[in-house]
Amino acid sequence: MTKAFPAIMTQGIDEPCRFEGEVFDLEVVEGAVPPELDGLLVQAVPDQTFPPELANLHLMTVAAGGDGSVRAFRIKDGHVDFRTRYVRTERFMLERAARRSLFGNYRDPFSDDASVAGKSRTTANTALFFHGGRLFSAKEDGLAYQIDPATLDTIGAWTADGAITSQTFTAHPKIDPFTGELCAFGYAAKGETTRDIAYYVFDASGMLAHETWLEAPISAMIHDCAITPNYMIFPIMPVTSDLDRLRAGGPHFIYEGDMPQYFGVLPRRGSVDEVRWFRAPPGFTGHTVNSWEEDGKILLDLLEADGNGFAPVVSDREGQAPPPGSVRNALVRWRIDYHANTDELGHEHRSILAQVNGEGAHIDPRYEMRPYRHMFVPTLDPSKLTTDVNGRPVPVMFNQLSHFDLETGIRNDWFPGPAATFQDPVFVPRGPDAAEGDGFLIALLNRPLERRSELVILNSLDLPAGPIARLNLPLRMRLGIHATWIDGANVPEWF
Ligand code: V55
Ligand code: FE
Repeated sequence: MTKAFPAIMTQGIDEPCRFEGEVFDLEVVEGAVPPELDGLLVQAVPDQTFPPELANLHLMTVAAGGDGSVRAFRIKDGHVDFRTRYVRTERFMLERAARRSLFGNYRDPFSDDASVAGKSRTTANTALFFHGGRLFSAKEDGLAYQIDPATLDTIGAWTADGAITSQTFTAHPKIDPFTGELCAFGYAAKGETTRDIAYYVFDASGMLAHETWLEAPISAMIHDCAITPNYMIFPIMPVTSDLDRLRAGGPHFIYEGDMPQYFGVLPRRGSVDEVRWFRAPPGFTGHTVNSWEEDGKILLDLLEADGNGFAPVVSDREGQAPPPGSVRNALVRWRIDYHANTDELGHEHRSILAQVNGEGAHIDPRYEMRPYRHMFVPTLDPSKLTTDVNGRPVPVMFNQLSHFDLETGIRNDWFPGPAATFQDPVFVPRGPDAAEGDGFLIALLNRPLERRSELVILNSLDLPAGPIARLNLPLRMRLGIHATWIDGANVPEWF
């Protein structure tokens, strides 16, 4: 080992894990794993391999810069097996060979060691997706990496046989459940802070079927997207980038709360002259939840926060950020007419469906791109926070798992007690014929004071009853980002 990690990275349960390996047949300490569950839960985890060597380590580097590690749970026949393995990105291999950190701050090539100039900086650390029989792990600053769903070996950066020439690829592409097509994009596609967007459609086998290059109105984060049967939607977040700021040692992103929200709308097979950039009143555009069309209008459901949703790791122009937990968000529905004679959207085009105060919503995948009723999301109830024996607040991100019934307006939560925090859950339908939303929620639950993690399985429509299975993990699971469920028909048996 080289040096120690800086103190800011070694606070409690989220200090780097740096571990690769497997645990065969996890211990069920309560209840039983439903025998009908068959699939793979995968989660992307930023997990820095070497301590950063930087005079000015940015918070975004600490929170989102780490090397991508794939955490996987193979669930079948009432048993759960576990594996975790780093993505062998170009960056990972270079640093491993050097036995030290060579890449600097989050999306800042100017802070890198000179020896890695021009090399891929991506860590593939944000989300996994499965398409065309292939599993990918991606971060929006580079290409996606293909991963073997059994061994978690890295197959390589995915270019679709050389068709993908964008430098970047979103971690949140969308699969059309009717056609199996993958709609995807890369922003900053010609290099960091460029306004270029590469839009791609791949057929169900993963072959490139359509490509269009666009220019965004501003240089800002486009973290997620949405599709309807006819349109692709690009929500631009109020988090901007600037090459001069980066060159001067500033952060890649700053929050600009007074800028409009932009929604780019492009026909799914559209060309550059067909894109429309709609402008809406300020708001922090979070992840999309669902979208479809009704009477020729686009309905776009997403989570929108009333302030800096990336606080405290992203600051405003003055270098300020509100304390964690002070920004609230809601599920909102935008109604967008692609053929409208104005580019302006007002609040009359938006309805607030539910106050949420959470992120990373999941719906029943069988109801994507059509009207839906049930949403599942980890949420924070700030009235239920707690302190440790020294009176210090216990850091929790989401202290409840919540179910929103958008038809009745009823919300149900499971609160596992103070000092426990959820990671991104997955929803799994109970079976092919189950009613919408009837199935299981599976989530990692971290207990920071005990530096311990467990895997919990709940009946999705009866969250307050608590887990029907609780599995003890013999390893600490530092906070990861997005989790995804892949049906067992698409993944091999492990053992
Ligand atoms: C996010 C995470 C990222 C990133 C951009 O959760 C946005 C939001 C883990 O990296 O690069
Ligand atoms: Fe995301």
